[in-house]
Amino acid sequence: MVKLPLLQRYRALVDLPEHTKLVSLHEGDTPLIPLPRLATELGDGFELFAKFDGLNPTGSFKDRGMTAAVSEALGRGAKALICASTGNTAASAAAYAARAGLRAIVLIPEGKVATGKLAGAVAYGAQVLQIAGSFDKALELVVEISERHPIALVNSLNSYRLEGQKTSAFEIIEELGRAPDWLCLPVGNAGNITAYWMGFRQYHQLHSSGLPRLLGVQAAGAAPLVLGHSVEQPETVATAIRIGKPARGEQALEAAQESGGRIIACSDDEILAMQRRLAAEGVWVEPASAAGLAGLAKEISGGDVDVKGMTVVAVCTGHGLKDPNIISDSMPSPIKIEANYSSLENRLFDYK
Ligand code: AN7
Repeated sequence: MVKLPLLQRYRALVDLPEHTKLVSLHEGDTPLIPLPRLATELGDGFELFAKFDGLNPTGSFKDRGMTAAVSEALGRGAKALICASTGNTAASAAAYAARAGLRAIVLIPEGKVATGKLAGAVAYGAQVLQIAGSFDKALELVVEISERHPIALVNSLNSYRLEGQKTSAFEIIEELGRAPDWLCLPVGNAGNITAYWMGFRQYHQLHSSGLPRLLGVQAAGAAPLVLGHSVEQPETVATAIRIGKPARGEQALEAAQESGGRIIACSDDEILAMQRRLAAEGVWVEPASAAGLAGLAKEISGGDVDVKGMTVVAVCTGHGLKDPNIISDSMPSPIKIEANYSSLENRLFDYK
């Protein structure tokens, strides 16, 4: 059976204007993967799942929101789209613009965008411009130009992005039969955590599906929502969330608080350790996408969160292939052996 595009499947729940003209790459419907070994390591008697949103068409969760923002923009006659991006939004905007036949312009922080993301934006035909500044400055610039020229802004300041992104909450509830007890996820510009909270609340109002507590996790070197003030020069190995002034920061803090959860920070080492740990269970995500679970591990081991008997979902926002250099830069070269059977057998079984 042919599956419906995300926005058609959730047509009744997603608020888009009449003029919307669907642009889809069959995003969403991503798997909820059980992580039984990691759960046993982290705590006692709880269920843990990864919502692997890195399995979207361009390799990140951004596609859920981009289908909505680009469909709306196309329907109102936009000819060009623009966004600032740490990489994933750029690749996603480029793909959906290509699909719609629109021009895409993306503004990125120089030298800080992972290889797979930049290559994606280029492959889909976007015009890529980099600035000697952070994501936050790039966002300021694209907001200004979109106000002065007929170029549609597709960052998550565009509320249709959140309309699309909230569908992940619907999918999680439908698969589990109710909302999880905790949802942990990385926080950068804070659109995603805001969208999840919208989605969980909306579904709960309609179907009494319950509400999760939200654990938002920032990188320690880019943790404005933990510090309580913006960060001028954010720095983290998790370049996706290298953001010092989140556009949806206030809403994210409100969402976390209202849910009975919180926003915390993890070090780069904790994030990278969790990236390796997840890969050891067959789920390879980019560094930022391990932040939610790194935060969960920290909260459980510190005694701040008791998960006994609970169901926890960690949102894994981007695929490991987005940032291959994180692995390959520190990777030993593969061992060379002679091209014959005995070399292989000797190597594997340590025969002399
Ligand atoms: C893999 O692409 O901001 O808190 O410009 O790529 O909604 O910003 C990416 C963010 C988490 C944080 N995980 O989500 C961009 C960008 C991954 C990401 C986030 C991002 P928000």
